[in-house]
Amino acid sequence: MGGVLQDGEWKTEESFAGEDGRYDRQPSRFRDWVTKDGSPGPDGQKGYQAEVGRYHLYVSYACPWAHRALILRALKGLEKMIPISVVNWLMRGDGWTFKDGPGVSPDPMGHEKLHQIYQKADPNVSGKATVPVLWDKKTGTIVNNESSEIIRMLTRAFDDLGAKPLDTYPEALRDEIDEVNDRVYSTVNNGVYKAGFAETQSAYEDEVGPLFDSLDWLEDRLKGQIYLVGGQLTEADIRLLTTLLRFDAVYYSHFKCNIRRIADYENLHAYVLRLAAFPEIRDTIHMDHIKGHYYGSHRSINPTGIVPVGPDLDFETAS
Ligand SMILES: N[C@@H](CCC(=O)N[C@@H](CS)C(=O)NCC(=O)O)C(=O)O
Repeated sequence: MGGVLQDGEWKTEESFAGEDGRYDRQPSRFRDWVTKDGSPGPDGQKGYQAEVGRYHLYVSYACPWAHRALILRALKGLEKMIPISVVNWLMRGDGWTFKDGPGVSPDPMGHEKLHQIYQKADPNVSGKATVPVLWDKKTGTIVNNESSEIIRMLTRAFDDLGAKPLDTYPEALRDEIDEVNDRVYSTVNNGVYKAGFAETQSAYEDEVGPLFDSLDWLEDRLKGQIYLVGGQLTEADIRLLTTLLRFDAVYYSHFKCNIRRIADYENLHAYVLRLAAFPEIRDTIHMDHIKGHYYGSHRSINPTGIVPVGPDLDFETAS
């Protein structure tokens, strides 16, 4: 169960798939850009100036898209500059909430539900109330709710304010990063969701094949190579990693992506262990929220809401 905003009104929804039995992810609604000096974003988007303490990031520890933003924030050392709120892992009829629980941190504006923050930004808003959300305290609105764009902002906009020097989208590697991202997004990041939320056999099978073709391709690409692109850590790695970290515990069983586990792939497995050992990354991994969210929230595919005890994972997790 989940919900959606329609012209500012919250409506609960039973199913995650469309009428054709296929899962169709809607484009994110807020697409403005934080830049060093408030100048427009790369495609002319409205610019907001990077300032210490001006922005607030709403995340779920369970969500692979929000996890991208959390990793960038940690790698760039932005914890003090951009505080966060963490929603409860359970997403039921009210959508994401700030209901108290281990690891949950409330909204400083006092809202109980994430969709209220969307309604505050735009009283007539339509669409899902998703995480991550980058909120601007100064103008009282959502700057951006698209993780792929939030990580691009975080990698450079705060550099003059003391962010750690790391460029995860370097000019010289952009074409190759874009190419890897495109395939990984449609067949892996979103592929697991399309398989898991499918409501017909053919919609499901159409996704599982390309997903494992891509995992095989990535396994091959990582032969003798530490990172996906250019021998250095880029956003392509971070975007892939957040899906891989959830794979064996959740997508393999809950989303029926069970041809192979990541642990069965020599190079991909070593890659996950290597990246998860970065202290900044390790501290962003919260397996309790991850498993609690998927198995507990999606009652159309797991009616009892029971969260499996296993598997044992060999990357360290924060609690
Ligand atoms: N394209 C978005 C997708 C974000 C997204 O779908 N987040 C999920 C959690 S994993 C969410 O908040 N879903 C809320 C819902 O389905 O109501 C992004 O990358 O930021």
